[in-house]
Amino acid sequence: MENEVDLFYRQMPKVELHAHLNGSVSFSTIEKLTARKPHLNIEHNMTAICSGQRRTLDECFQVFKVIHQLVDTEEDILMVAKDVIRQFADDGVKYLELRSTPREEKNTGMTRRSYVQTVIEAISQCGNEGLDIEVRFLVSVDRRHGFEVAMETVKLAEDFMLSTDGLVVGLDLSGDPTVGHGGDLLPALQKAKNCGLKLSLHMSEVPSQVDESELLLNIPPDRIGHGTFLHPEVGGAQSLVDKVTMNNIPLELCLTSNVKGQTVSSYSNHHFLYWYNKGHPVVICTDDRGVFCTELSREYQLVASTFGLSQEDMWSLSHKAIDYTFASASLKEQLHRRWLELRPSLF
Ligand code: 6MZ
Repeated sequence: MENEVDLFYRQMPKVELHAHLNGSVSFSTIEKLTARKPHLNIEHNMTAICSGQRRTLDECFQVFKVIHQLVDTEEDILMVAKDVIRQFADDGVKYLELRSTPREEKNTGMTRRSYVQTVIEAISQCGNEGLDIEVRFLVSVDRRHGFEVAMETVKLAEDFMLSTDGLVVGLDLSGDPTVGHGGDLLPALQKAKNCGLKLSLHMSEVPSQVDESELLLNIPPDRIGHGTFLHPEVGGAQSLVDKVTMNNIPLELCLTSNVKGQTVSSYSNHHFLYWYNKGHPVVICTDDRGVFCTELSREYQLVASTFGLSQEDMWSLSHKAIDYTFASASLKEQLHRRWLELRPSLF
């Protein structure tokens, strides 16, 4: 069993900016999916990395492939997306940017367009249920699929950005960092930026991506996912740190994911401290809350206990995260007012 999460972190209003849809599927939702597809013989240890366990990053990517087998129809996507949104709301998340890679499944007839359409439908159904959470969507480009698919995905993201009245706000570059080269996708990313999509790019998640990160930082992105090996102390480069700080690009940091995926050796060695001590914008996120068996409130508590930060420090991290969202100026203002209303009078 994981340790209990303090009520303070559970109740604190939070912003989640780095959550992959199919990595966020909880145990109870997996059970519903396996009941729909018993012939696949999928057990829970194939879809989640629980307490005390670690895997290589490569093994983590095998886990996503198993989940993708379970989630291969529009009906599945609708259920999964609604469950994930409800579970973030239950954990005190007031603003969520969900991201997912549109997938086509020849066997079931699901297309990349119907995939995105279904996620949008899930977001609007949750809105109609009156859940206390604002949700926006980032369309993900899986680096493994290459340039053609990336261009197609950007077009899809642009179409939905225009037709959904601001629900689709950006593009994410993700996928196995050891496969493909981000430099090959630059024209697609640039096109996305030019048409008004915000960019959140996974960057330097594994060592020896210095050249790729140099290229991606020239765009520059609006946020960075992980950025584990950017700084020189871990084999990155000062030039990368300079570009990140000069453009004041916020980093999305996911402690449990990095420790369980073994790109970071321990919580106390996490690069959170490097950037936090610099006073650089950072936002605490879950990455894949289902796969890594975590919650956003737990991640906040872990940061506080690992680095000796006070509840007030943690409140301030959660409050500042509003400024790093891709929300409209008016929604940001609304969220700031919400945080002030919900702020405890004494820490
Ligand atoms: C890079 C990751 C990731 O898109 O099917 N994904 N990409 N690094 C990570 N760190 C562990 N975690 C998840 O969600 C699953 C997909 O998200 C990306 C991978 O492309 C994975 O297949 P969706 O909703």
